Amino acid sequence: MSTSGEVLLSQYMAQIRHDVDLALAEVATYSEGCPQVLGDAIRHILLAPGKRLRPMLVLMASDACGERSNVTMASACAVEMIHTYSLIHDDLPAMDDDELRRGRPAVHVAYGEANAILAGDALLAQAFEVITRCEAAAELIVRCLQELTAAAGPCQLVGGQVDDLQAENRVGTAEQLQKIHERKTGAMFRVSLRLGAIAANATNEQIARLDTYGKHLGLAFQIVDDLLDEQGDMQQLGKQTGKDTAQGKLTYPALLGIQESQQLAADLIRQACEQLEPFSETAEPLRQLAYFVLQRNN
Ligand code: GRG
Repeated sequence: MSTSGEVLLSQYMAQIRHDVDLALAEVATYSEGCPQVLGDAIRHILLAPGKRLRPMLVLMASDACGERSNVTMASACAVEMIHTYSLIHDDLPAMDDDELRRGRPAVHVAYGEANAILAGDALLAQAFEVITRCEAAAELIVRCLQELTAAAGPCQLVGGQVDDLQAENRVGTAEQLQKIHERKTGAMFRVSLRLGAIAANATNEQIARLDTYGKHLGLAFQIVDDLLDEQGDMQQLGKQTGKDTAQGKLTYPALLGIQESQQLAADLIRQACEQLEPFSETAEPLRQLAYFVLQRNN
């Protein structure tokens, strides 16, 4: 990509971030009934500087398929809200016991454990509400809800998290690790792309290709996440590092070593990008995002 292309892409990504941040701020403005502490706890983490990768994937998938619709931004907000709920709960003492998230004290540190659990619960429920409030055909809304509930449910996000916790301090294989991450991390990546495509009235072939792109991207993202936990900088990451080894987690660097893990992540990114070949220039942001995921340092 030329330098001017890179500038255009970074402007495009900055615009997406800006639009998503505005939409999230609106979603997290509550009227009567929502206690102040709950709204504050939600905004503390939802509006903190996360990378917004999943909402970016939704918008980029719609763009790759030719159009954004009402459902695009609602889905972008919904996936970020579910992701954020999962981060709040993952940081709790009963799970990963992390004190720093997105450069801020974790929600349970700032607002107490009960409020953190409840802020997560509220975000999960509200994510679905955001989709139902879209001005769109009822069939489309139901389809999006089916996609999202399945990705966030017991066989995907939550199931992956349970298996991840159970794998602590146990010997595991690369196959077991892949199965965990396909659900814990990959499911939310895939559903982001699927929702973006569905919102754009994509063909089944386009949805399937973006889904496979998301599967490879999600796994590569997780491998890089494991590598950053070992080698990354806590300041840049905005969260604690070195925790995986301390907690006896099953990770890619522990199983395969650093070099092989890096190679695997690079191979996955190449395979992800192969899926984008039939798309035109409109999929260029997805190509670039894949390389960003590989090279990221936060
Ligand atoms: C509690 C149901 C439940 C699930 C938790 C999100 C998660 C599942 C665990 C977080 C721990 C972790 C390291 C997961 C793997 C990678 C991941 C999801 C990292 C966080 O996502 P980023 O880096 O975060 O996109 P930001 O803050 O940038 O949005």
